Amino acid sequence: MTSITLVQGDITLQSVDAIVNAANSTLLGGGGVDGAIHRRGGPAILAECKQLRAGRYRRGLPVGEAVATTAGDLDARWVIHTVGPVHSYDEDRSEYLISCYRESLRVAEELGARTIAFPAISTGVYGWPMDDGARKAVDAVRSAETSLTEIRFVLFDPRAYRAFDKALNS
Ligand code: AR6
Repeated sequence: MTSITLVQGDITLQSVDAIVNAANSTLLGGGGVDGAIHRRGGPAILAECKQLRAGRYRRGLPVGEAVATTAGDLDARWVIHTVGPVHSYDEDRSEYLISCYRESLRVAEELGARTIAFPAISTGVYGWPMDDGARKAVDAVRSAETSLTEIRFVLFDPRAYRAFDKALNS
């Protein structure tokens, strides 16, 4: 039985097996969740990201895919980096957003994680409208087949929390 839970707060302070990072294709850090994870997690995360860039992800991590590294100093075993789509009103990129959640769950499961924390992927710098981002996130994890025991969404502010609460309870 998988429980889907909501927390308002900072994802870098969560104690879970895997923390998902809303990264970009370079895997070399940025602002928002990405910046916070690298700041609090320390240099070990970036060092492993650089190795990935030198190897399998020479061209960068494609949008909608996910890859794990150490969690460094965070209270987790892994950080799973995924690249959300930039929102566009000209093109429906929902499949990529859904894929971020699904692929992160798949990677987590492969690693043997039991608990995972997600931020609201793409709803910051990448401009995805919060209500729709929340619905897509909840639908993606609800319909995924997984043996994880807890899937936690960690929402930074009350508005994001309300959007996810509505999506989960409607
Ligand atoms: N804990 C939980 N949620 C957070 C935190 C935090 N510490 N910080 C921000 N949020 P964003 P994106 C929320 O911009 O839209 C980076 O530069 C935030 O309020 O982090 O996928 C990357 O390197 C928002 O609701 O990710 C990429 O270039 C949500 O997390 C780009 O931003 C996602 O915001 C990715 O953009």
